[in-house]
Amino acid sequence: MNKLVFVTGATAGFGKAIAEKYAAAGCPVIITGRRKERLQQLQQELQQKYNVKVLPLEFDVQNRKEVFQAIKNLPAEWRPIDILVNNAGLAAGRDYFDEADLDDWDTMIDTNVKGLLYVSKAVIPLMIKKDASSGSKGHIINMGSIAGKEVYEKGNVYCASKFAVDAISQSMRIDLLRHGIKVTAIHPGAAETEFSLVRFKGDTAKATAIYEGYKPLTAGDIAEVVFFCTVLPEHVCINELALTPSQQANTIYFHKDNLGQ
Ligand code: NDP
Ligand code: 8X3
Repeated sequence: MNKLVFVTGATAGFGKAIAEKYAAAGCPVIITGRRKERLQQLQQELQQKYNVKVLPLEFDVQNRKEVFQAIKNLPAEWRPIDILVNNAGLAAGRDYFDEADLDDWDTMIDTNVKGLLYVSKAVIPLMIKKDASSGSKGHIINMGSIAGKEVYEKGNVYCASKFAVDAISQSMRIDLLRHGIKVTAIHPGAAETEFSLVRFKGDTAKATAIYEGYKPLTAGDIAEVVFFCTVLPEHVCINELALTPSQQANTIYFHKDNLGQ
């Protein structure tokens, strides 16, 4: 496979596994995130293991200027992007609406919603240009969540941000139709990554408890699904795809193992 892939949030979790999946398939990959050392380490790892080109780009998706600058400065060979995976995102806190922290709300909206918009707005012209020169159509994968389909207690603004990702994905699909750009929204349920550690601000006990009593999804599972959506024939577009662990029905209902309690 020879597609140029741009993955946001590649320093951990889903993004890292997605970058590896495409690298293993022989694709050049642009990996992005804020943690420079992790980006450099992943670049080395993927280059050595799969003999593919990897370009690390360090920026904060919340920072509009940084996003546009980084993408504007892409070297020529890295500009004809085929696949954009808008994955960078987070939950900050899990609190009742009236007790939640305003800064957490700002962070989630700025990252999950505005960050995704900025990156998309900067990358889409490159996809359109590529189509004009080679006839190759772009594909955008937006990382939503089952939290963007159904709200849960104390999920308030995280859920709202993922509902926004769902709405943005639907409207992108309509507005980009004339360019032949496919848009797929992936909506995962519980997956064990650094997500809960970030959400609970480093509280390992709280983070670990989220995944107790059932087998959560892994980052590798999500990478498989993302990859699958992008290797279908040109005329096929998976518009959205929700997946959960087999022991999870939705954001609320789990069938947990007997924990001996
Ligand atoms: P991780 O915490 O493991 O990874 C999150 C990634 O996002 C990191 O690479 C991080 O990089 C990046 N990121 C976060 N904030 C920013 C920012 N401001 N600028 C640039 N990059 C940023 O979480 P997951 O892999 O689990 O999450 C990935 C996506 O999947 C998120 O959008 C999340 O909402 C969604 N999701 C997760 C689920 C889960 O259960 N894990 C389920 C459903 C959806 P860095 O810190 O280096 O900037
Ligand atoms: C992450 C899944 O259910 O913790 O998007 O919100 S959940």
